[in-house]
Amino acid sequence: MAACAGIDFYRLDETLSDEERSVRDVVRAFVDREFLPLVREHFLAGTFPTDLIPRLGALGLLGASVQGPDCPGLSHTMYGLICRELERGDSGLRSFVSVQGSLVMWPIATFGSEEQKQRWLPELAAGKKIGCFGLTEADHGSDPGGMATTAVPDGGGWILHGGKLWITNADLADVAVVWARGPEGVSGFLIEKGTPGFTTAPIKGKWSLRASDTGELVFDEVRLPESCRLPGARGLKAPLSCLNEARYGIAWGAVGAACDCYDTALRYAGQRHQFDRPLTGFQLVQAKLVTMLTEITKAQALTLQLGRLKDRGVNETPLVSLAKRNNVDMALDCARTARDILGAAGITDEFSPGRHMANLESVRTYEGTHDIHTLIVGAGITGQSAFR
Ligand code: TGC
Ligand code: FAD
Repeated sequence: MAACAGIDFYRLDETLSDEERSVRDVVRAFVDREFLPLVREHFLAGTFPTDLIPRLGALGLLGASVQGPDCPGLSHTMYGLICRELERGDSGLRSFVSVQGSLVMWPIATFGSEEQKQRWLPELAAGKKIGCFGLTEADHGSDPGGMATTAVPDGGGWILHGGKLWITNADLADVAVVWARGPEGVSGFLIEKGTPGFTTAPIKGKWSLRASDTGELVFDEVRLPESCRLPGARGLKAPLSCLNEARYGIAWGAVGAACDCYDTALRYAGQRHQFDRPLTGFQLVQAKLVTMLTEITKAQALTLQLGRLKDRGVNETPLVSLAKRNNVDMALDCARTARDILGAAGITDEFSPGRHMANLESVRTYEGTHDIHTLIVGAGITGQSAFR
């Protein structure tokens, strides 16, 4: 089936600037022409299309809204539009861009020394180097504050010991942004591939996000000079603030996956006949399509307003959490409904909804599970944290 055009029932795109529309169109064309022809093969093989990484850089899609040397320096709304168009292709593609931009370039730009920024940001923006972000551990997922990876001062430097699990780009990365507990709380470190004692291992057998690299980071007495520490990152607040950036992109991205599911279902239902008429003629099928479109439209309005607020400097955690929580669940519902409308055909890889459905299960869990975002918004509106 041909690629999905944009879904824009409420003409929200009319409120975009010419530059925003142009960014959207560039990414849309890239996904249609360069990514979609590859995704099926990579999803089946369980690989990320690494050849496209420099192309993502050349198009200005890596660290789009990060401010730093040789970074694209686009607005937050443009970054959102980029994520939306990429995830229409696959959550794995948007994941790559989220990690590289929001979880690697953003902390280097925000907490890094001038030397760290000059050393890493230009090459990361160009897609010549790849990064990963290690916060989650085997025994500390939703509660990263309990992390067991340690950073012990050693002469003028540090010794890191421990490990991180479920890390996107673990095996591909040239540099890992790693969070560890030191004598003064949580600190962030930049660890280069090849540093003695630092190894990675891929996680195999995933049902979900197959076109994305996920793996483990192991630190066995890794010695690092002070110049590898992010000097501006102090305490758990530092890694958690990176998450706000990535969750924002996910809230937009999920809308893209939902649009592709809706579009696929609408077109299939128009062509498929049962009882001598197209499926689109049945009231129950129309109701399913209307529900999908309604929820997509609400989620589009939510993300656009969130982007406008962020561009004005409003960056409140509960606002981001509400959007991530709502939009990912909305997209999962759309993927399941689309798969249902496709009948048996929906279970094959000839159509995208089954792939999106599997991917979105990961998206519902990572960057804070659905439940965690419920509790973040709950704490925001009641003033009472239900965590501890
Ligand atoms: P808590 O006491 O609430 O917070 C500690 C300090 O951090 C501040 N803070 C934040 N700051 C900025 N942004 C946020 N989102 C923040 N959340 C909290 C907070 O104000 C406090 O500051 P201060 O100055 O008082 O010290 O911490 P807690 O230990 O009670 O935990 C709270 C909780 C559960 C909300 C948090 O830990 C959490 O968000 N858990 C979910 C973990 C998570 O999202 N992990 C994601 C790992 S990365 C990932 O999944 C990448 S997927 C990549 C891809 O492929 O796209
Ligand atoms: P747990 O925290 O064990 O949660 C299990 C269940 O318990 C969930 O339903 C959860 O909602 C519920 N639960 C937990 N606490 C509470 C509570 N207080 N109240 C109510 N319910 C609760 N991490 C990184 O650091 N970097 C990455 O690049 C990265 N990439 C990832 C890629 C993929 C494909 C996946 C699947 C995960 C990735 N993660 C990454 C890890 C991800 O952030 C964690 O999986 C996530 O934070 C949840 O942690 P957990 O899996 O340990 O689940």
